[in-house]
Amino acid sequence: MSKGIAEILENAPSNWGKWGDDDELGALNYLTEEEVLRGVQAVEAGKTFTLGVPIGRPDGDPVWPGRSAADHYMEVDKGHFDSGKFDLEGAAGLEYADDVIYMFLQGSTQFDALGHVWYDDQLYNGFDAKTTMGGLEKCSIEPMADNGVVGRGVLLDIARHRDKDWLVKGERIELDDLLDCADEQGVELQKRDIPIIRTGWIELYYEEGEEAFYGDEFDEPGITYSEELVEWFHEMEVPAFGTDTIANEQTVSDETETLLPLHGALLRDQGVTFNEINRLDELADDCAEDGKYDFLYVGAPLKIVHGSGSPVNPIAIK
Ligand code: UVW
Repeated sequence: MSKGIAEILENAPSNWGKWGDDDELGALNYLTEEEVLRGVQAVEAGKTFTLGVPIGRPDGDPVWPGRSAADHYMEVDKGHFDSGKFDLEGAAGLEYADDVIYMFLQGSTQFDALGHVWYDDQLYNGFDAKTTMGGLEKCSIEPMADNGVVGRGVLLDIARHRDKDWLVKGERIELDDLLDCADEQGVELQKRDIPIIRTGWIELYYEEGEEAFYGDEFDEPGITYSEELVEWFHEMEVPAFGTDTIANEQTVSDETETLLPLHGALLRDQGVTFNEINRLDELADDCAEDGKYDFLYVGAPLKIVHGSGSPVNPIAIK
């Protein structure tokens, strides 16, 4: 029988207890004022890049299978006023539009709360998984939203490094690929950086459609569990990382043959923040043009009470 995730990760590095038994912020604790200033020092030209995907497109949005795309509808628009049935007392001709969106918190560019994924009935820092019942009492998105995610981001353009528009289904990225890519780009990866890994994968959805993106089996490319990779994240004190895929890692690990093992090894064990479903092409093109791959990364999750995640539109400033 194949191993369970708890057995696979038995000796994997952990940050539990590092910032106290009550800590719910995890590796974002690494992002001290000094780290924010290190991010600010990466700003040279004042160029800004927003990394969020569009939300609520009539054609649909890319989401993890089983989740639905955002449902956006108008509660009030010009039609309400023209019908004469909607009277805004005292407005004297002033009219307005109101709308509602129903969406998965993980259904767009997002941050996962540390309580979003667990194994062995325990969340990050040992909190009981039962604390997620009826809303996350522990490790919700709130501590992350109160703190913000600000530091030095570094783009690792793996798609370009492999001379591809996008990686193919299930294509694996190893630690050496990340390091070689940084070398080729001429950027130094420093402790407490926020790596942003470009696979090109999300552009497949927008350019070739759902069939090409999901196919018979949903199988994203990305990094996956290996002892070296999770040790590197631990030693480098990586606070957060982002990608342009739905789940930030190879869907079914060709190392462990299990689903999303890095959600266990990084998010749950090390408290690393996952920033998923980014659009990175514009930033990547600019980095390729000016040869500068570091920037100030700013991500502000919403303060969703007891939420397991939050939509976000991160900004990279070069
Ligand atoms: C799952 O939880 C399956 O994925 P994500 O981290 O993308 O929300």
